[in-house]
Amino acid sequence: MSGNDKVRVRGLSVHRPIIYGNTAWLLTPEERATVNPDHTHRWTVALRSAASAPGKVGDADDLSYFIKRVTFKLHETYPTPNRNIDKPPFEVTETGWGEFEIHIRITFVVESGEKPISFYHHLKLHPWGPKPNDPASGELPAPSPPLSPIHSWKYDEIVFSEPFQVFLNTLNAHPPTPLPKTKRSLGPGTSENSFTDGTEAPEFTQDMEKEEADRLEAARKAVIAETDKRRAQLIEKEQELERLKKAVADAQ
Ligand code: SLL
Repeated sequence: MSGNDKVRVRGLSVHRPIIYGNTAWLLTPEERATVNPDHTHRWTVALRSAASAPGKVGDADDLSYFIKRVTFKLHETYPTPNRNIDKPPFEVTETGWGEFEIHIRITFVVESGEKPISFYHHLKLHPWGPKPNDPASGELPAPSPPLSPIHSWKYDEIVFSEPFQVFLNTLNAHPPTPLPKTKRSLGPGTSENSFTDGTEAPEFTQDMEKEEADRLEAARKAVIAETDKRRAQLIEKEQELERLKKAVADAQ
């Protein structure tokens, strides 16, 4: 490390797009018999690059150039609930019966000088939407349990502000795979894409980023318009107050 490497590069921030979440599959009766009769699902919780590798949810890039360790803290019903993963894939596969909060902690490579970051993911095992057998949902009961995997993923960006020069060099040497403009067909047959109903595994795209940017811009404009309106009302009320004060003074 030269003297310069320990210097933070002022006014610069670099981000890396990631996704985190889980995929879950129902166990077959045969699997349940061999694994544990109480367990209903097999699931994988993971932290991955946002851009997708062929047939996968995310995972196009190896993130170990900036991530040293990912710790997944599982529910205490699991043996050794703290699972430290020190090399890719940064994921844990387990079987179980219930949903719970998974605490995810990312430790960065030492040269980054960055503190670990922590967040939660709610492990999702059951299909989205109203429960088919819930009479309150007004829906007919589902004919059979879904065979498709359940997906629950979130997009996020890890931002390194004013990184050390040595770490910036590492980041620059590993540009992230850009997100595709629109969702591609991932093709059938992969373990994460074995949907039986014709739908496909989620994929994060530039269009989604743009939609989010458009939503933020619309919200920003609405806030400005509302502020202008309130300011005009305030001016009007202040003028009225002055008028009334003057009227009171004149009457005395
Ligand atoms: C629930 N609050 O009641 C949650 C806890 C815990 C799930 C869910 C462990 C399996 C095992 C497992 O699935 N835990 O230890 O055999 O829904």
